[in-house]
Amino acid sequence: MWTTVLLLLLPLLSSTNKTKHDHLNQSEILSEDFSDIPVKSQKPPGEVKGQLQQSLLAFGRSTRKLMRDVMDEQQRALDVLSNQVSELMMKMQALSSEVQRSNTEMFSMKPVQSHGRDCSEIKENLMSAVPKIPSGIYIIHPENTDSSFEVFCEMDYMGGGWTVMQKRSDGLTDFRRPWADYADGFGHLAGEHWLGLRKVYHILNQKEARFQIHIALVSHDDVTSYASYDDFRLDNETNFFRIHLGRYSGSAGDAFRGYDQDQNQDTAPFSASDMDNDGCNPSCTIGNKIVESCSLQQNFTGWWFNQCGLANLNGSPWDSDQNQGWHILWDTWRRSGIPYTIRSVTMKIRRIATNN
Ligand SMILES: [Ca+2]
Repeated sequence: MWTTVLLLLLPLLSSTNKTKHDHLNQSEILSEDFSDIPVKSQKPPGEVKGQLQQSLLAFGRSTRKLMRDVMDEQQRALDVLSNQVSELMMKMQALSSEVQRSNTEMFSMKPVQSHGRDCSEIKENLMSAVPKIPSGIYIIHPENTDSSFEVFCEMDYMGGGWTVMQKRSDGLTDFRRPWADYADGFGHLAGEHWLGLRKVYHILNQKEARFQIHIALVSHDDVTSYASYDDFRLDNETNFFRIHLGRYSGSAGDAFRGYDQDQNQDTAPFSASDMDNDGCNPSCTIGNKIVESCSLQQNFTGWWFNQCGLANLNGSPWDSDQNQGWHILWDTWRRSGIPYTIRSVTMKIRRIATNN
């Protein structure tokens, strides 16, 4: 449309401005092309001028309208696009939470009715019958106890046969608990949980059985590490489930023992928010702070505290939104001198072969 208007206007413009016309070859050519249009040449100059003004006004109006239409059209397209993006984002969020949910529920099947004394024995028993033993919830019945109970068995990790005694991953389970909860256990076996000191004691305290403990750590930036002890025992409840650790191996450092005797948690009894068995008796100075109860200082969690020590795996997992609370502590695991921020941890135990 613009081209047509321009072509119509050019000869008229050229006739009213001869000087410019002489320097504009393009206009000249165009004017010559249209000079023989009979209608234009026959009109008187006043009428031509009026028509020209009208055409210019009309041209201006239509140009403005065209611009408006184009902008409106672009705005509509942008709105549609923006809606599509929001819709996609919502779908992505829904999908992501669905994936998280199914990851958690993958193991929430009914416990396998496979009785063994612990996950190591279940693995031994099933190995000949099942080509690949799945990880999941199994029922175990340790020796020297009347009760059976459910545990989560890791059958893939490092040869399998691991009974999980603690798991921290999403921070959704409250680990600020009294003694009774740490003794009985809490959380969900398929996700975060503390199996319970009584159950762990039953597993460990079987005839002719020795256990190792393996601690697997993942940092917030996905670095993995571990600490392993070739022997792991607990005293009975009367002795507050005092911990006994064997030889350390691993890549995360021996935070259970720390660097000096005050930090050493090996042989420490278990403490909880309402049960103070720690090494701060009546108090100790950590940093510049006077601490009477390590559990209260460390967000009401339960652990084998000394004064207080460099390990407490019952803290909260790293979360970018969460700047307070007590984080999972394994202080010997460091990068350039700075402790890693820990995103998840599991503590698991497995039978070790004995010569008996
Ligand atoms: Ca104390």
